[in-house]
Amino acid sequence: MEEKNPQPTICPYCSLGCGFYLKLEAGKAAGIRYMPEHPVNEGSLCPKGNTVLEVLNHPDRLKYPLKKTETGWERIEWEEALDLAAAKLKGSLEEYGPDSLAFLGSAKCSNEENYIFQKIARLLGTNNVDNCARLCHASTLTGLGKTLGTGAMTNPISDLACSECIFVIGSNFAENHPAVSRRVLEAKEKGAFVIVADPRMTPTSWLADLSLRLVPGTDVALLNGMMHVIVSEGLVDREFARERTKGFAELENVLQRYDPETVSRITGIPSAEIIKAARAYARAGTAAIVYSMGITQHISGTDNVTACADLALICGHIGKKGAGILPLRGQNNVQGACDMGALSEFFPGYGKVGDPEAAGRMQALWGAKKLPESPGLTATEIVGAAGKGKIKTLYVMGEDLVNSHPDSSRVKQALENLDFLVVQDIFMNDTAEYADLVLPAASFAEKEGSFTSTERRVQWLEPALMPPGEARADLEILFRLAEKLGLDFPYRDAGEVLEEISAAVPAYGGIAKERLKKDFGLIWPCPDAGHTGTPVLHTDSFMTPDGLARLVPVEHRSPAETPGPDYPFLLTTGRTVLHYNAGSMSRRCKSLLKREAELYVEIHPADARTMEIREGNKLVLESRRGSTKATARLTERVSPGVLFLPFHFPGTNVLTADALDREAKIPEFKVSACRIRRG
Ligand SMILES: Nc1nc2c(c(=O)[nH]1)N[C@H]1C(S)=C(S)[C@@H](COP(=O)(O)OP(=O)(O)OC[C@H]3O[C@@H](n4cnc5c(=O)[nH]c(N)nc54)[C@H](O)[C@@H]3O)O[C@H]1N2
Ligand SMILES: Nc1nc2c(c(=O)[nH]1)N[C@H]1C(S)=C(S)[C@@H](COP(=O)(O)OP(=O)(O)OC[C@H]3O[C@@H](n4cnc5c(=O)[nH]c(N)nc54)[C@H](O)[C@@H]3O)O[C@H]1N2
Ligand code: SF4
Ligand SMILES: [Mo]
Repeated sequence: MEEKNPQPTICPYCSLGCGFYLKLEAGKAAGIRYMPEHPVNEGSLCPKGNTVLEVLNHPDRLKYPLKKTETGWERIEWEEALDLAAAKLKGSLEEYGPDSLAFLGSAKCSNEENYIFQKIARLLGTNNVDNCARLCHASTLTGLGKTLGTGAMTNPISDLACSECIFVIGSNFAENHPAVSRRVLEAKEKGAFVIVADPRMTPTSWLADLSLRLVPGTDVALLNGMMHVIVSEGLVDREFARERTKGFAELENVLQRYDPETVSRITGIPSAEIIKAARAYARAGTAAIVYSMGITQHISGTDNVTACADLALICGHIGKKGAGILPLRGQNNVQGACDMGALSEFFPGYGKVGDPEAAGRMQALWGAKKLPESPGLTATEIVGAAGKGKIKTLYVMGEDLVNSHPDSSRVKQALENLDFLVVQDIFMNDTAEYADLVLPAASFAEKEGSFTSTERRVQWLEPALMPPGEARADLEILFRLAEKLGLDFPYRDAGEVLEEISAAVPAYGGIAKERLKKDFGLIWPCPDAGHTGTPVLHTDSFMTPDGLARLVPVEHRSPAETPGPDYPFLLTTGRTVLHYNAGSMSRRCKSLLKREAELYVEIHPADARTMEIREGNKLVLESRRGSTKATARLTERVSPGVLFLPFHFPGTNVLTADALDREAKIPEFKVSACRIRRG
């Protein structure tokens, strides 16, 4: 370990990849120093980044491997733990075949860790490997994949500062990607027009010049409506559409049906506002679309993303500074986990499983006899298959599926049904309670490796601390596991794994440890050692086989479950600035808990009045899946008939449904039906 004090590091929470320094005292993390020179956050940290020491130094950190016995958890040696994990994996494999195994990688782990993780799965003969992107931006991969040829943010965050119009749809970046607000404010100071389409009023809506409060799940209609106006008012960038895209005539045909009055009836947005938004976006010299979970987590997630791409393409707002499509990714390394092929349908670098050429390349690189040919099960399907007894052994590296997947009761039943569950985490999360074996992992500050932020910035992380107790870096655990499985892995450290990654993933071709250590990393594609990275994608051609983007028409569909007489409220779920995902880290920070301590539900004052509900009342929420308790918070942030629950506390996903987008297999976390009563 190199001794630096303070040690530069990267925030382990969201995908922005903010930098800061850890101040060390007697081998412990004792303080934070800001990093004003970092290009993304310029020194600032949000409440989660600011309290990360509480996570690092928490007494609950897992310190020893634990085996479940009839009397409870028993501390065991690493050797025994890894022998057990390897024996169970091999046992399942021999008895039931490779597809009885499943692996959930982690968007909280490094590129090297995810690369090795999926390599183990595939060398064992299964593509049943996935990560939490399935619950998050799977629809970005499918939607932008088919239109632009790749599902990544097209422009860096700093570009927003020079956009003349910023169209935000289904993103509450002011709470969830706070450093983005700085750039949007910069743009506003220069006169940019900001549009925010969100059914709720959020701190992001407060930045809007035009706030569109649409009915949840009606984004395709809104986007088609805006495109209808753009086409009928002659605002299309004809030259761009002709020279760089295909499919305009088919798109135009479908758009005819989405006149502003029709769209207004579907979305609840006045037609004048739809027209205003369309004109502002199309007429701007440079315009960017920023989106996130509000459009991806629907059964129409792929269609929503596709419609965003169509909108940008017909206006020519792509392939240049200040323009583009910015899907704000979620976890600190979810971009990287996907790039590394911790996905059931893609090899590292997005070669499609099932394409013999892609398989051949990996086979040659790995010296493998044969790789599995059919796409594996996605994270959401793995849970279903475990419930049916088809998956026997599940290995989970850093994911809390009990609280993050839809329909928690179904998830718990599936986990109970497994022959063997391994959980590798930094804390005993609720999923670990169902495990047979728990492996203690080192946290971000205790290991080295590369992490890829939402703007495709690959940064190198150096270890600052020793892990607690006998916890080990995920990569080290995987190396030892691979050895016990009889796999011949030659690597000594993360740097050597990155060398193989640069051979496997063309966009990482020029990425190497020594280069990443300088100047806050490199932005991929960086195809060779002399290349300095590519902040803006699609400047000359798209990443489709012929270089042309595809305009793909999509139609509005209603969400899978809508309110009715038995379940009259529309339940939507999401985030707050103070907590993080299923909460295994943020709920361990006393300073965050002091400010936000328990599950609450936002309800409109008019609904509360009808139901005689007061601020602070305990409520019982029921859906077709189950029931949960939450404290009432009366607010006009939600519309009448809509309830909002953050999913940072156990209970929210007891209510949500597992209806999936047919292409991306992402669950519809943003719409389900429920009812409430006083508890
Ligand atoms: N503080 C904090 N930051 C985080 C996280 C966290 O848990 N806490 N998690 C990280 C992760 S993993 C992710 S993926 C990102 C997610 O970041 P966001 O996508 O910003 O998070 P959400 O709150 O899930 O959803 C965003 C917005 O979508 C709106 N919305 C809901 N339904 C619809 C709809 O039908 N249409 C439209 N247009 N909008 C809708 C919601 O009201 C909400 O304001 O945040 C990352 N950053
Ligand atoms: N209702 C509802 N549900 C949702 C969503 C929603 O909007 N609404 N959003 C979905 C989205 S976008 C996402 S991304 C998922 C997130 O779902 P998860 O990925 O399950 O969420 P996290 O709580 O971030 O869990 C990460 C786990 O990794 C562990 N961890 C942290 N660092 C390390 C490390 O270095 N090594 C290892 N091995 N483990 C580590 C943490 O302790 C934690 O247990 O939730 C989804 N679920
Ligand atoms: S914005 Fe994201 S990366 Fe930056 S400090 Fe907050 S959680 Fe960490
Ligand atoms: Mo996410």
